[in-house]
Amino acid sequence: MNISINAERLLAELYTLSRMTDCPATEDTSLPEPTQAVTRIVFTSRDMEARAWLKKLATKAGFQVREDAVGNTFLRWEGSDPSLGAVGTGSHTDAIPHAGMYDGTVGVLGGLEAMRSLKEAGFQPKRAIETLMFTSEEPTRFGIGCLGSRLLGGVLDAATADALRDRLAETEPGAPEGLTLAQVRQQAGFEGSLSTVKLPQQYYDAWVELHIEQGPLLEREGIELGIVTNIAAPASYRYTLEGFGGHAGALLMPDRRDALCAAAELILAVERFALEANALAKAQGHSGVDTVATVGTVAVHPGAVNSVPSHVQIMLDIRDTDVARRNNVMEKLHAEIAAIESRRAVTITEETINADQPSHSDPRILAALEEACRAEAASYRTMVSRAYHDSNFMACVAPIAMLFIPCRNGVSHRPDEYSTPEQIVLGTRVLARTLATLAG
Ligand code: HGY
Ligand code: MN
Ligand code: MN
Repeated sequence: MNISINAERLLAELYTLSRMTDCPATEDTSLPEPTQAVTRIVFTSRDMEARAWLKKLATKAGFQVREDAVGNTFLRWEGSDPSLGAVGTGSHTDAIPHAGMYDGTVGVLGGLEAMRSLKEAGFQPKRAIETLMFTSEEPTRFGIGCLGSRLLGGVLDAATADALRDRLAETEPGAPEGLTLAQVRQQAGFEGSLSTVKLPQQYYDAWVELHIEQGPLLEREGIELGIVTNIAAPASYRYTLEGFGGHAGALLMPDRRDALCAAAELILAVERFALEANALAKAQGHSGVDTVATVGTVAVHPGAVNSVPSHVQIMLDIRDTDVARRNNVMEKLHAEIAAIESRRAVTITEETINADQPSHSDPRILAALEEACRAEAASYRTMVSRAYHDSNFMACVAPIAMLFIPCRNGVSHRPDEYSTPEQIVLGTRVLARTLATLAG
């Protein structure tokens, strides 16, 4: 089947979507084609603008649109046999602050374009094909990633989700709590109980997500596409460190219990233990790069230059393709926390935000992706996804796989994130071919 992707339409839509951003217009003309810094936080006016625009595009293309109680948005092309499980694709359009314009959006607009191109080529799927736009893949607003897909996969219960607090409002630890997800989503027009979000097991017969690699491998090896065999397991924790603050001049050094100094020791311990895990894995013959750990946010109270910090909150993001190895790093961290507490007479409390399992792709879908790559004479390799994705949680209710396109210098979550038009179009064409195979 000869599938022609409407490249001009797809790229114009990516460009239009990138302008729905809360970043100042920072178009970086020093970079090739359109590269725009994007901030698009879930349920903000920019996110709502993007959602309305996407639904209009889908309706114009003749697809059905529905939204669930948390705003996951389904763009559906009915199949000739509606009783069969559908074939799903899609990703997210929300973006962390000062991010790039391709993370997630390539999967949503690529999915929509794949459906349109197949329809325009006269293809009629037996199984319905859906492009799904997930709510809140990024953890920015409610502190946990993949909020919409966790609910779809049944790994986050409705009450816990609805009680999540809006962290955008929080300027420092101990600040008045933000609104709950229940309040924010209802203000955005998403009513109904979250317990209706979970998908039945047979809802999707197959799921495949197109995404930029967010790493340098494909570009470094000069390979056009990545077929993802497994997705590293993410875990995130919030630490609150309580010391004893006071006047930066009058409080003498021996009398201090500085919460920020304690946090500094904890942050360096995170880095040390991740590096040790990699060294040990390498000595055991593994790649020695699969454990990664990051402390990406620090909130300091009272946050004044002439006041000794009394309490601090930090967030840890730790990932590994092997959960036991990730747990081993956490054990070492717990021992170090106890040592810091006694050494510095501070208290450190840990709150687990999420501790997920890695997911593995389904052989049938991997085979469909390989067949599509070969049909397009595209070079490809199998690989691990180090970023987490909504597909991690779709794996709880459907057989999954992912397809990666390269991104320049492996850069992502930055305004200079970039994939070429050719890479985006090829990924979309292989996705379209794969969807056609899976939808019969
Ligand atoms: O952080 C991640 O892996 C994803 O890009 N949200
Ligand atoms: Mn991301
Ligand atoms: Mn993403």
